[in-house]
Amino acid sequence: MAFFRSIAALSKLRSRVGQQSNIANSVRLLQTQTTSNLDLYSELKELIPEYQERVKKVKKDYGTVQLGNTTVDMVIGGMRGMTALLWLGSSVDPDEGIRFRGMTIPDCQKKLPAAIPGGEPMPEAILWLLLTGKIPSKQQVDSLSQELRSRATVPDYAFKTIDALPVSAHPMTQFATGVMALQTQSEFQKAYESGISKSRYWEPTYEDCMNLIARVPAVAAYVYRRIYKDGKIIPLDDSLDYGANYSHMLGFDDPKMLDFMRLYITIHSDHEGGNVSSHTAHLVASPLSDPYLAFAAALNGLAGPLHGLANQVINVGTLEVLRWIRSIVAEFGTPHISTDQLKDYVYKTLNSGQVIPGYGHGVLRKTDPRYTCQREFALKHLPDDPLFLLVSKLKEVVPPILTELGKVKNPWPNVDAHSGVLLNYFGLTEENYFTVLFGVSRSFGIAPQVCLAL
Ligand code: AMX
Repeated sequence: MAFFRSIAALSKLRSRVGQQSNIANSVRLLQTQTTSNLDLYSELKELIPEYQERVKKVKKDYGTVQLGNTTVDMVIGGMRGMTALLWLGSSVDPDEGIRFRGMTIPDCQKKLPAAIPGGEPMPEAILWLLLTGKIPSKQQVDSLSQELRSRATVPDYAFKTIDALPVSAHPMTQFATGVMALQTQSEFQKAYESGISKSRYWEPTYEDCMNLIARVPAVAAYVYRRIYKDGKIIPLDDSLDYGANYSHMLGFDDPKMLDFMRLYITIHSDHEGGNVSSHTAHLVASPLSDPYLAFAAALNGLAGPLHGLANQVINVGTLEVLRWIRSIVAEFGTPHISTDQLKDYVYKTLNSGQVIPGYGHGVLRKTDPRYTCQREFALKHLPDDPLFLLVSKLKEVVPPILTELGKVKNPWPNVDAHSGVLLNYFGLTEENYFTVLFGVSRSFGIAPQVCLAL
């Protein structure tokens, strides 16, 4: 798995490599300012030409500056630790985790508009932030919600393409197939064939990104209903925002689940460029493959057992975490077990040569803030859920044991230690589907790369 660093992530290195941070600051769009245009397109039409000029200037002024040394370990480790990519949307700091355009998750929870008072940030708001570096108003977010709904119609042949697969095909296979069927609607492809000038590539690319983001929840929900709910499809609700609509189309209308879905999409939207799905999209888009092709490729990377999917390999994410937690309950016949019993189970897992799922990270060296915000959500909405209590107990028990091993660089919980238990609480119990949720979220993080990196 690639774990290289991006120039966008360099601001943290200011004291060590002053010139590098100057580069990062030069290429960034202005961060976290408020913004005035009501629609996202108008906002970008102002920002992108300025950004394109700025990148040209950075190349001119800093083109020969070295960004670090490459070691054999880095090469064999999948570019781990290398600064190798310009990544605008987010950066991952080893100590504090993800920042979206410089904003931490608590910043986003505080400053980005929510659908309900005191609720979680809306995915539409993180999309605006990722693309522009600016904080949208509620009015702008509502207008974007409306725009995404108006773009959400999925052509019937996309569903028929999915139907051509056996219902037993993995949800990610069905999802990626549906996305490839959507590609026939690419505006970029049409514009390129008609000879659009290079400086305007971003415009049809933006159209594709918006259409893609608007349509993937319906495709993803279709896959879920087809596999697990006898094909009984729930149409989009024109009164709901993006995250709520996805949850609704899946069949979950509990207001808490709607808000959890908003949070889930927001925190999974991007995680710098070194992870396989983000990097794949960036790479595939670089020869001007359109956003559908880039996103479908990203989904295929996400479907790898060491990234988003995990059905055979033990070194895994969300899916395996929930299975492992269920295996603890099955072992003792109850989730209400003592600390000593839990310690014994953790040792048993380690002694059988397995890792503790949901703990550790390739880049992070502290508790993942995506874990923390989900824990806070659980404390607020389901404090007495037995599996949540078990997850909380694991947080006390696992880190000292992993530290004791002496080799684990990060003994703290990652995002995957929590999401499965929350989804399970709301009734979304089919673990094989979880990677599709992740995939829908990742469509957001890809947008700034393909629109702004041209
Ligand atoms: N349990 C047991 N051992 C662990 C461990 C864990 N949770 N995390 C790391 N280790 C071990 C490694 O297997 C390795 O052992 P080895 O030297 O015998 O091969 C050693 O500690 C050093 O590993 P590391 O440098 O700390 O981690 P890494 O960068 O090689 O791997 C990760 C990172 C996430 C794959 C690893 O921590 C892991 O397997 N965690 C459990 C699975 C998991 O939660 N995956 C989801 C990650 C989040 C995400 O990206 N979605």
